[in-house]
Amino acid sequence: MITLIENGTLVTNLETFQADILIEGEIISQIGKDLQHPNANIVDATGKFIMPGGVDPHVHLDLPMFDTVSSDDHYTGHKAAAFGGTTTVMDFVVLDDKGFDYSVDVWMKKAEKAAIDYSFHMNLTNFNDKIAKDIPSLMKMGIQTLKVFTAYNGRLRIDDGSIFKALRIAKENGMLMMAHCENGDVIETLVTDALMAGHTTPEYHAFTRPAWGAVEATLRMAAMAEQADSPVYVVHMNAGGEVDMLKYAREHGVKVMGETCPQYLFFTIDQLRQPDGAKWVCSPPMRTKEDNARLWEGLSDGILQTIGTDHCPFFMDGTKPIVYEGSDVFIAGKELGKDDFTKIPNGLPGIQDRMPILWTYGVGVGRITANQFVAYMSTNPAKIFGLYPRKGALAVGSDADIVIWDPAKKMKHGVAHSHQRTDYNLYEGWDLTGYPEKVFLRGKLIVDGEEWKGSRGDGKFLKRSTGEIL
Ligand code: DUC
Ligand code: ZN
Ligand code: ZN
Repeated sequence: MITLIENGTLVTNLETFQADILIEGEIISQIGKDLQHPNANIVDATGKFIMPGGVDPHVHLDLPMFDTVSSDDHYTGHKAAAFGGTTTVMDFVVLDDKGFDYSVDVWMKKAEKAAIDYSFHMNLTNFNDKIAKDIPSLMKMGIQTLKVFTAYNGRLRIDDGSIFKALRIAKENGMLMMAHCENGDVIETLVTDALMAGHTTPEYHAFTRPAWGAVEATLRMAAMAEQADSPVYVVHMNAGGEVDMLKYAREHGVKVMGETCPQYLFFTIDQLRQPDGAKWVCSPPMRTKEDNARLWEGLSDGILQTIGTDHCPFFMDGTKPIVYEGSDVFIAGKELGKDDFTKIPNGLPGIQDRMPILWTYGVGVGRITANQFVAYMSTNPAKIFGLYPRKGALAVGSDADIVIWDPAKKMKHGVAHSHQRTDYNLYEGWDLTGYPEKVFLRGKLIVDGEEWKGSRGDGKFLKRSTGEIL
């Protein structure tokens, strides 16, 4: 298949310019003015922006949690991602006691239905001599990233000494450590206190996970990164103080990078106080307007490196079905915690929303430039996670993962346009100006307006190598 995209305005992380793009097979073969090819399908992109497909470095598909599972799997979540302009996603493998090979195999099987390209991070939720010895084998499987938690005591957390040892192993093997930063000890005590006092509503989810814990844990991880001389990527930065810590550490030469997510830019604890507050329950929680503002500054000033989603959707009311691709689906959701905030499945939908929301409410209102948008959504995650320039670039030889973006398209966002497999959208009714019109995955048109042209099994597993430290 040969496709010639004519007369578009290319937007990369660095520049914006007019050019045509020729796609031959799965690859971009030429970029330039007045390109021609006798057998090409012509796509006229006059008045449209052309960007590299989005790379979402942080999603949780088909993730078991409490007595349910995140409601998008490796097909439905991928499809939703594609409609929002994202063509590569990275998901976290749950570490089973049977070891890395077994755990990766479980996730490989889940992802056989992949509709876009994907790769995995490994949750390092246990640590002992055997695990330490086996970590380098992940690199051979193309899994270049480990994730640790400084919260979720007794479940996902490993102690700081183990994190430090793992950081040293990561360094020796060209791997990158990702970190969920909160203070697990403080959280456990506050949750016990809240329940003893009979506080069971969603806002207590936020009260029991204070911002200072996130700030302190971010600095703690940065300090360990420095002491192990091993890079760290802090996921889902949510508190303004975390941006301050990131800035401080980076100014001192520490190899630490930061990701934020759309929900932390727009929402506050006030959402948790609403009657439908459970919709916004995720960890870390929503903070304050001041935190939103400092995170935006972190993006406009280039202190942060990426915007991921932490997409981990649940139904608001999993007792009632929704129709997905013609069938009724219902999966237990937030109603599990109606009498106790600690039982609300943690997580939010956002895999499709990320790029359209950030375009209108980031680029459209002048908070970030179009080039920063491409950097945060695509190029930087591709670089950090060892996929660049195959992904994240409009360049000759790169995979033809391309979004044709219609900057004039006006619509009201919400479940009516959403392919996220859940019964609500955080941005319901928000006005959008600008939306993906066509999305190509390695040269194949998979989204054409409202029409889905992709299929199960289109997505490839991406083996990753050592990435860049930005
Ligand atoms: N936080 C969530 O809210 N859900 C999944 C994982 C996480 O860190
Ligand atoms: Zn997390
Ligand atoms: Zn997460």
